[in-house]
Amino acid sequence: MTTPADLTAVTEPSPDERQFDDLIAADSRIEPRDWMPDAYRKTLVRQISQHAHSEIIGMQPEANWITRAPSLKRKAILMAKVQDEAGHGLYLYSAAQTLGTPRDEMTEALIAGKARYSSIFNYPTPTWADMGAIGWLVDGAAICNQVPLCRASYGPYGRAMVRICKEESFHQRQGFEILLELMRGTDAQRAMAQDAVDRWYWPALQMFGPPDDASPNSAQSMAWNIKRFSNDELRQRFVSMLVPQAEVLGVTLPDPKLRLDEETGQYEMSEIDWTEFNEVLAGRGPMNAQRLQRRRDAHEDGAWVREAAAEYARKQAAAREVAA
Ligand code: FAQ
Repeated sequence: MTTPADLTAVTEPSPDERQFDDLIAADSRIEPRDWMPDAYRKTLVRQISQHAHSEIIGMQPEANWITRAPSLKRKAILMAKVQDEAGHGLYLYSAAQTLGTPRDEMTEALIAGKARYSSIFNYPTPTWADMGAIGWLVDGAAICNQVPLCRASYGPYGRAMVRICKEESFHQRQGFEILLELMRGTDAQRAMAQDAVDRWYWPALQMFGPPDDASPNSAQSMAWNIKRFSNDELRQRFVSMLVPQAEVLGVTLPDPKLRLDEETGQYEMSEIDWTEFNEVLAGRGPMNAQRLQRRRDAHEDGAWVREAAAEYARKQAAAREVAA
């Protein structure tokens, strides 16, 4: 029979658990050396590795335009941006590694098609205006989502996000500026810019994840101070940032129902197509297969680099041993 004393013994937190709970309650940081619950570690590896994969796969839609950028200046800027995304992936894989998951394991999961990455990178980039729309809308959504992550309770993740957000702000402005230039151009250029905004607007809103009542991870991630705002709160914040910027650009956001409710301060909007979102998550978006195949090919093509680096490291270690 279970006595009240037994129940106390079962529910009483251990000193480690108490220390973890106290750090979270004080809005302090958890560092790799600290004890943490397995579920906290697991959700961080899940979110950080998905984020890293997104940065790496996210290089592809824009890399598509490096050889066709309309001027040398635009090409140099685009190359720098795509390289920044590679850097973001590397900081994030490093942050995930501090939780004990080897990078190879994360890469294997991605190329085997078992890991998630952001839905947004499964859409095509048929015109130059897509570079503007990605910068303005995709990097804009990324900033809204990621600025609060600079305060994430896990130290290495929060610190990586600080640098990433600085770079994303530059990316967002360069996208805005591409669209502005097109909107000040010919009728055909204006139409191209509007068409890109029409195609990227809804997928950008989906970047924030499912609605709050269908988001299984949000409540716990918010209790652990990983996420600071819910998916719907961030989506609202994003739209309120876009509306005045769209006016400056002279583009129309493709939602006839979009309007500010003065009383609640919230934007009313049309229903997001969650069927499309779920299809993309299930691997059936317009570009899922191509993105993954490209990543697999790059991994195979780079095998000799990894082997050469490992051999170089082995020789250096052997030389140090002889010298010691
Ligand atoms: N795509 O319970 P929740 C960039 C999944 S920015 C795919 O709400 P959570 C910069 C979610 O993982 C893009 N999957 O999940 C750039 C979960 O699945 P799981 C990357 C999605 O974690 C710009 C399930 O649905 N940014 O790369 C998506 O609390 C230009 C249930 O969802 C980040 O990753 C989606 N859109 O909230 C690069 C930011 N949404 O794991 C290149 C960090 C949800 O249970 C060019 N991540 N899912 O199987 C986060 O803030 C969160 O993880 C959310 C999702 C908000 C994405």
